[in-house]
Amino acid sequence: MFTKEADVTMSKAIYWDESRECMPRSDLRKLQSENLRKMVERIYHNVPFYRRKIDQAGIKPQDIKGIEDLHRLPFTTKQDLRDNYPYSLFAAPMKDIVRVHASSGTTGKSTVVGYTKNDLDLWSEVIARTLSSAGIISSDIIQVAYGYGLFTGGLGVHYGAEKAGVTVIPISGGNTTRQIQIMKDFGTTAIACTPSYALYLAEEMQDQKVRREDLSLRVGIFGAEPWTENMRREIEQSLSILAIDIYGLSEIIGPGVASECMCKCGLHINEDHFIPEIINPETLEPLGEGQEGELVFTTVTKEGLPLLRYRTRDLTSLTHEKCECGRTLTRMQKCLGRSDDMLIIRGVNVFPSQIEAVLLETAGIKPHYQIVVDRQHNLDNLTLLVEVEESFVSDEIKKLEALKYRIKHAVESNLGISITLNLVEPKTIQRSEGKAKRVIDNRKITKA
Ligand code: DLL
Repeated sequence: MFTKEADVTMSKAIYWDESRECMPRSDLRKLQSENLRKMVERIYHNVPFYRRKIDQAGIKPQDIKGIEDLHRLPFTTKQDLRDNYPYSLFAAPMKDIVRVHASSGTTGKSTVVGYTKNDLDLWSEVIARTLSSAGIISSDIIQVAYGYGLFTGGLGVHYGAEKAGVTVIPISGGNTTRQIQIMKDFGTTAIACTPSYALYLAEEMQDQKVRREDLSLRVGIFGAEPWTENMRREIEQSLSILAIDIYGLSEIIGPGVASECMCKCGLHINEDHFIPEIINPETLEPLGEGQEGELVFTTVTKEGLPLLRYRTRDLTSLTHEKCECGRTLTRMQKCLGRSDDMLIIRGVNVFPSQIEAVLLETAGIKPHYQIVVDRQHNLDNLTLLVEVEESFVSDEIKKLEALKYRIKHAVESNLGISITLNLVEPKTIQRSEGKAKRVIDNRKITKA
């Protein structure tokens, strides 16, 4: 295990827990199987939803002998979390839940996740692995610029970094001028934020004529949204740092489900805790190594909210080959797409259906709208075009302004991000013969 005195050079792989990260795959399989059996047993007895699902699948917990039986188990979806809002999927009593986080649901209600003390330890553990594999050690100073709060980014990275002995600057998101000032004054060596915010920071630094030698920054841990190899090159060049990808989702634990090592050739999944599968999103059939499909996770050690075959909707592929860094943990390709319509705007998950639900509640609006997403100066902008009723068009400007304020306020408070709202005249949004084209995403985040 990594200690404060550890003498590490950037060229050498750093493990947080070598016995797990480099475990022979046959041993790993045994460990996963044993934990899977226990987990299925536990949820069958503690979560009525899972008892029902497992019964409906015509199996008994004892039928699950190991991970070779994983495919027999039922899936869990975001909708299941929503239907059991807020706590009904928790497998531990509330007295043992010490933290909750939440992220966007498909409409209105958010997805609530709960952690026991052991879950928080586990989370810190996987973040400590992430940081070590990116070469971040106890002599580093990390500026955590992910949002703190219900979003898992800030607090998740925070406690993991403390566990790894790294000095944490809990600055949270936003306030770019201050971020830069603190980075200079406090000698920040590592930053954790979304990749688009990293590019924005780089641009601001250039405008403010901050010299590279004024900074001690050498590595960034970027995630919470898709980003391409092109973006990586841009970040690495403009900030002169190593840019490492970190992946995660609240339902599974938050950031730290998987992350890159310094080889930057796929993200190592902490699969002693989260067993990955790739399925065909249409047929739900499991796919083989190297085949692209939807990523599914089963958590085998979590207590608060263990999930069985959770459909992430993220598209990727897996390789089980040992990495050059020595880790045996399965790697996933960078995630660049989803099998649903979720958008990620400045790191915040947004479903078009959430916007639609708000609009339908607001009088004076036709159900015709369009969402346009752009990235300007490396910041995402969501513009919402909404058609108003004929009667409003002929109304006085004051009334239209009031309507605009009402819609903007309602949408912004539901999504948790600011938007640009344009009210447009009836019949100006293009009609489609089939499925309405609700979203125009001009960011073009595709494989480099
Ligand atoms: O975004 C957790 C996180 C925080 C990850 C900070 C990394 C860093 P949610 O808000 O639940 O959790 O959103 C999860 O974000 O299903 C992906 O679609 C997307 N996502 C997260 N990390 C990446 C990444 C956090 N590195 C959803 N690359 C996931 C691509 C990512 N997409």
